[in-house]
Amino acid sequence: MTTKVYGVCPHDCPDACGLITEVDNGRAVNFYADPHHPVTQGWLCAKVRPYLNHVYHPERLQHPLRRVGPKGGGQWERLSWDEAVAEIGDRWRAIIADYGPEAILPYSYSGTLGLVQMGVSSSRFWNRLGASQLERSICGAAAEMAVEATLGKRRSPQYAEVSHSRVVIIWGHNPVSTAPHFMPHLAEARKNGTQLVVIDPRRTRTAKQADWHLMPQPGSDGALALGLAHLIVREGWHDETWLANHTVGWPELRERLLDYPPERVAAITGLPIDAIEQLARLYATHTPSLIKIADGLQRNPNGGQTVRAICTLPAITGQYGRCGGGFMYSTSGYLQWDGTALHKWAKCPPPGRMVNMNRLGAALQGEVTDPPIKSLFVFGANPATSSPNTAAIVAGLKREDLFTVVHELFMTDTAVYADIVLPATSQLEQADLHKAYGTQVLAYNAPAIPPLAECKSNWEVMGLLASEMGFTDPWLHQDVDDVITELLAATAVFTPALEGITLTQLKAAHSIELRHEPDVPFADGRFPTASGKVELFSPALAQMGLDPLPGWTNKQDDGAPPTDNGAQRSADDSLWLITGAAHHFVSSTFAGQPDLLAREGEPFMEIHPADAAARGIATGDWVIVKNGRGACQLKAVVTDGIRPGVVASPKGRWGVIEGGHVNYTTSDALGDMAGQSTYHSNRVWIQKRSEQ
Ligand SMILES: Nc1nc2c(c(=O)[nH]1)N[C@H]1C(S)=C(S)[C@@H](COP(=O)(O)OP(=O)(O)OC[C@H]3O[C@@H](n4cnc5c(=O)[nH]c(N)nc54)[C@H](O)[C@@H]3O)O[C@H]1N2
Ligand SMILES: Nc1nc2c(c(=O)[nH]1)N[C@H]1C(S)=C(S)[C@@H](COP(=O)(O)OP(=O)(O)OC[C@H]3O[C@@H](n4cnc5c(=O)[nH]c(N)nc54)[C@H](O)[C@@H]3O)O[C@H]1N2
Ligand code: SF4
Ligand SMILES: [Mo]
Repeated sequence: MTTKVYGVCPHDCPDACGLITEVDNGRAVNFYADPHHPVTQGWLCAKVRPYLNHVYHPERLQHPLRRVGPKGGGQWERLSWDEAVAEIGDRWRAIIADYGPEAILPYSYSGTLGLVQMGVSSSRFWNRLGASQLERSICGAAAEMAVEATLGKRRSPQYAEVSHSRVVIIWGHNPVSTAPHFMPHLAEARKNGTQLVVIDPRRTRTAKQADWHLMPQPGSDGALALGLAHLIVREGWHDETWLANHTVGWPELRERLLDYPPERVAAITGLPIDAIEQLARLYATHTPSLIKIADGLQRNPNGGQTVRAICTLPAITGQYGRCGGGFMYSTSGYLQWDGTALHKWAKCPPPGRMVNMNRLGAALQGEVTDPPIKSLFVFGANPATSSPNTAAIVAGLKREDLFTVVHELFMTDTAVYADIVLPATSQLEQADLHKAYGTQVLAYNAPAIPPLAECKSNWEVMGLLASEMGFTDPWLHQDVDDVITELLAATAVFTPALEGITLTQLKAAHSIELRHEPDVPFADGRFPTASGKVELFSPALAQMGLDPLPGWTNKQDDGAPPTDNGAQRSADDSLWLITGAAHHFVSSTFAGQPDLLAREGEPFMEIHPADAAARGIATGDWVIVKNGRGACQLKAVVTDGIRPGVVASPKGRWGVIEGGHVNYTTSDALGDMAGQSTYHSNRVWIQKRSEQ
């Protein structure tokens, strides 16, 4: 007897697809898209289609392991869950006695986006323990802060609304790989004449489809946006009435725009003046025109102000609230879980100090003191592959006095350095609730199969750790469905779209498309900022000591050049490495799966013919990519699909113990807002491997 179980894709992707698993005798035998899910529409991306290979991968961790031998030595012995949890408890009690609970740092992020297995599991137990708080700034923190400062909340049109757009600008974003279910809606619109512009230094899969692809210098987009605004005002294409009614700070911004004449913007962005003029005309005179971004665009030292600058364009042209116009970024602000129910702060000690996740290596090596970090608990994250400045992280993980526990499905680059490894369930083996960040669908993930061997879910582990630490609070020991029921009820009180929606209903319907008012974001002309208007000038940012107006500054990677034979390399030889999403992986997830690795091909780096010629590099050559932080080896692809002076290599490859991957070179400097990561501001020096 085969049964069908409905689930949700848990990976870091705005689409949050609906899944169906067919189960026979406790084993998943078939896996495919839910044909009735409003976003998924019956198809899954290349990454998740072969999911059963992921779930039944022969290298799945199945039992708790204890390190024997040196850290990173790869020698393990099995132990029982009881022994593992007791050992963690003993080590933690000793650490707490000597240093206090803040010496323990939980590190989790995007392995799953589920409410219970990530949100609640990253919060309640750790708050109760009084552990350090993780500043969750690796992905889109600056954009989130910028959007909230400008518009009040993250609200975004439905994908289907693009059918009303005459022009779409996809700006520093690659939805063919990273938000694939937007693409059919765009394709449909284009049949009716919608024009597509892509702004990206790399000719991505998305850029290949564009009517027009502009390749600016990385980190220059804020200047480009303000330059477009300058031209729109110069030509009188702006909407004075809308600006007067719906914004604060227009006179101040208007003055700021004088700093961004096309000549200066051309020099900063490396784009021709006539291209900037043509783009301003296209955007402002072919309305409704939609700007769509994600988070890659803002992973540089100007990221927050860049997003602020881009957010001004729909305001200047009066397009917020217009169907087919406006700004498509994230729908996360529509449904925000009740914080009191989620975090249980009232029942916990005061929050521990914050540790910025982008500074993990530095934090482990002494940047964080009083108390120092003595224990790290990693789950749903793989910092030794995905977090910046890997060499510093690995040096920290090797500390003999650091007690590291990693809860994982696979022996990742991070798990290799653990003292204790705990086996984790996959999405097919656990229950959860998922809201999407690109759409408005809410869906329940029912467990399809029993946990493999001794695998346990994050929330189960939190319960075990709570018992070990003597915490009997019932909210640490609820089952998943009870947590969901509690959060749905608490959140419905202030979220009209959730009224009357129960877990029973979600289980029966599998997914529910929530209806938020107004249907087109901001169509009621109300913005949930302090002023109720679009804050072009932001008093909130001013109060934080930040520039209250969008601007561009010439900030870039200040990392040291490498030294060769004792001599430091000249800054003139450097190239700018950008490391966006791989088509076949989600961050480092799936990069251990042979079928997807084969499809992605060898670890490659795209380089412009002029830069390749200057270094004697041809397609197929192995090159060493390095800077003062570290190095990795990649295979060159010589192509004019990358801007001169820039090289590109996708993120996510595993290094397998210091073999190197791109994050050995990336910077752990923080961006202009919210402690943002700055991966794409990365100066590297490149040479052919044979020259070594
Ligand atoms: N297939 C796949 N999908 C994913 C992921 C994945 O790893 N693989 N990751 C998921 C995650 S965690 C996230 S946050 C999202 C991210 O989604 P996106 O933001 O769409 O993805 P990225 O590839 O990080 O960045 C988008 C583009 O920004 C470009 N870029 C870099 N710097 C600049 C710049 O200064 N200016 C401009 N104009 N462009 C720039 C890169 O070349 C890249 O093509 O995707 C999610 N979806
Ligand atoms: N160079 C470069 N690096 C980047 C970026 C970039 O643009 N450039 N982008 C950054 C971005 S946007 C992000 S969001 C981060 C993502 O960084 P991370 O959040 O560290 O994501 P992953 O590397 O995919 O690691 C997730 C891990 O969680 C595990 N996992 C999955 N499900 C579960 C579960 O239910 N329980 C447990 N315990 N484990 C589970 C997976 O096996 C996987 O090893 O990467 C960042 N890294
Ligand atoms: S990664 Fe995105 S597109 Fe792929 S199945 Fe998951 S939600 Fe859908
Ligand atoms: Mo991300």
